[in-house]
Amino acid sequence: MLREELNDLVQKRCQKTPGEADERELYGVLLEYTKEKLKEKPVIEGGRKLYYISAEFLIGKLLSNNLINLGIYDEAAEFLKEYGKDLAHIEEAEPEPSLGNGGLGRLAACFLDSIATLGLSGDGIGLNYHMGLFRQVFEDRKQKEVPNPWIEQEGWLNDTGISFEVPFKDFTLTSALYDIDVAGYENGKNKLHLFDVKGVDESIIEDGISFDKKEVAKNLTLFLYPDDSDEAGNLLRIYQQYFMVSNGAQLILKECEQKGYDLRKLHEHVAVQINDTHPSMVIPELIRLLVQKNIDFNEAVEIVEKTCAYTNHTILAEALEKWPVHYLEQVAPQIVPIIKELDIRVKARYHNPEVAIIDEQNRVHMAHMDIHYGYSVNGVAALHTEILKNSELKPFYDIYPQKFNNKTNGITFRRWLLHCNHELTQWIGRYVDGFKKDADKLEGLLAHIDDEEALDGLLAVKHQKKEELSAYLKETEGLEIDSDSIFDIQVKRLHEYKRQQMNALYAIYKYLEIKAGRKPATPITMIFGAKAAPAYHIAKDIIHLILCIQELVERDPEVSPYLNVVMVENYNVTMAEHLIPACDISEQISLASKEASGTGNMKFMLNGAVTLGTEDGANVEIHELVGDDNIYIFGESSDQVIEHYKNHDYRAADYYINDEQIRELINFIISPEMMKIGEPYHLLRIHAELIQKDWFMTLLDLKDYIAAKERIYKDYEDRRAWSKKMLVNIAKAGYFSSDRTIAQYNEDIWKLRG
Ligand code: 26Q
Repeated sequence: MLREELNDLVQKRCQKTPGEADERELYGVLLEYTKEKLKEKPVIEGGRKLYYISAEFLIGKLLSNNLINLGIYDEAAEFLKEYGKDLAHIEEAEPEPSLGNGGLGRLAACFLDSIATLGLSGDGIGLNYHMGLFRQVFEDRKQKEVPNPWIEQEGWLNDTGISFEVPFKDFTLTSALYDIDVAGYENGKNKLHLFDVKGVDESIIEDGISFDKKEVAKNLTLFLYPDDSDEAGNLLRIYQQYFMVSNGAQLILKECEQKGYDLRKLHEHVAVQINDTHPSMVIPELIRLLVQKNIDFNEAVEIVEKTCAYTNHTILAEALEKWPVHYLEQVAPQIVPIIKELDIRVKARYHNPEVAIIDEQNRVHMAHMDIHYGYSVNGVAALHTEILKNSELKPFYDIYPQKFNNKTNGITFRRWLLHCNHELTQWIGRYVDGFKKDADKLEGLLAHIDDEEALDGLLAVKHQKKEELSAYLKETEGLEIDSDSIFDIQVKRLHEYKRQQMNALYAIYKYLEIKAGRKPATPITMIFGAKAAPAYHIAKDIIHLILCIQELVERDPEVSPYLNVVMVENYNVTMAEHLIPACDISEQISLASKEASGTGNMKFMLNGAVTLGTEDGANVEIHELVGDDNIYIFGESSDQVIEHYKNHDYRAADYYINDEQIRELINFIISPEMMKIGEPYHLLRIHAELIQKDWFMTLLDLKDYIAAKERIYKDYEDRRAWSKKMLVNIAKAGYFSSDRTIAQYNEDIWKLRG
């Protein structure tokens, strides 16, 4: 069937045989074919329906994953191979949508996959940013942002013809709804709804990613999170958020009305999950629309309270949204009286100003609104939820203990194992059955912990993936890395709390060690990948620092045979799919208490990397699962760190002054050799920052980090022992399947089926 259909389609579209068609043409054929198969899939129905509203859906390329979930990947690959074509090459033609920043957006994408795979009825609601986040390019060892257009004539978006009117203060915008089909693994399909503005105009983009922020009708869906360093940027973010939730709420009510549901019983038919505070305005918007449909205000509030649930992804103060009331008045004045009324009710009931929705400075705390007027509040890892309950959100936990629950994050194994690591999938398949549908089955690998042949096979898979990565980086970025070296990888958004700067200081340490004649037994390749927010200057300085070290090491023939430092350009989902399977050491070194969960840590573990990390986020749960021998933990605990913040007793300068080794490493940043390569302005700024501020306590854990890294490199040398650590990590990764996470959301929060 598949062969004939594909053959016919190649003939029809290209008037060629598959052997004659080029990669782009074959991509077009596979896209059309796969979309047709998706269309034939039944929509998942029955029970309550979930709407997962999120400003980000970092979905990655879709061809392979759709083929896998449709159950036709192998057949399609086989067919192409007969004509000398490689599916992996063909999918390179697919543009990657960059509809997300990082973890939160990728989590939303993994969740959609698992919701459909479990046969639950649940759609995503978001925005169709034409240029996504941005594409990162390096110029003069600095990050530059350029637009990332990803929408093509032919792609995964389906124009639904559905549109809504969204009223703003001075004008009304008409939306256009595009849908992407989300197929479950060997199951039916749900949808990702992406709203666009009808009049969006790409021609207003000027140099880089700048544009006239005031032209809202033209710019609303151009970029994800435009620069928020000025007022116009903040207002635009509010325009985007309101546009997203108003469309979402209108779609939800329309679907209910079409099904003949009584909107007074909305909560029996619908659950709305609010992904961080970005979609929080859905609460007043739903109330507004219900009142418009002649439902009494009090009743509308009660309905919404039983419908909406909130997930918190961060405890960083700057990421908890607080919008001045006058901003909301400028954008969507119709929801302001509703928010004020919700606030009045809270203040009447609770006299603690900490739990108010509107504070003394007239700012609306979006999370507070979610907690008072939603029925569930969850954190994303056990430690994170405990911190929410015991400190960050303690006053709320005291009021509503029953609302708080933990849902440790997960990842879809379809993308992060089956798709990105065919070799490992095959290797696992030799030892355990059923793991593709039930990730807990991976535990069966433990029975092979002393099986020499299995362990050698595992090392061989890792080596092959390292060779593939070397070839890929050479081809795509012109980078040379040695597949016989240790691959030590840190990839994630650039943020001081994630402490890429600490890893960079280690690179300096190792550079100086090698210069002093102390060479590593096996050469080391340190790989970084990270985008920095355009207005986050210190984060950009850290990128500059890493790129300068890269050049310093590369140019030094005494060092380069033993150490290689590379930063990949434009780290994204596709790059992650190449890096993660090849990784030996997974860097998860955030300041304890600051990383809500992390999900990269889970992807690396699943692919047989060993974690080097702090006791933070989901690292804590990884540690519990694999045990002390199969993870490298260092640094102060979250309790200790929280104490430092409370007592204001961390002073980076003390470490700099009192510790000669730390001083030497920090000062190297502004050494003549570094200043010759980089820009003194940026190097001096990051140097000063680390001594004078260091908000995320790099120097607190630096020495312990260096020691842990020396230990892990030493242990890497015992290949047999190391292969056992790899096996244990894979065997214990089942817990981090997003199928488990989603089953728990459904069980405790959504209750979509009976
Ligand atoms: C908010 C207001 C103003 C400007 C920006 C923002 C903003 C934008 C993006 C706030 C937060 C984000 C993204 C947060 C995020 O990705 N959090 C990550 O979520 C993952 C999934 O739960 C966790 O694993 C990570 O630990 C967490 O950092």
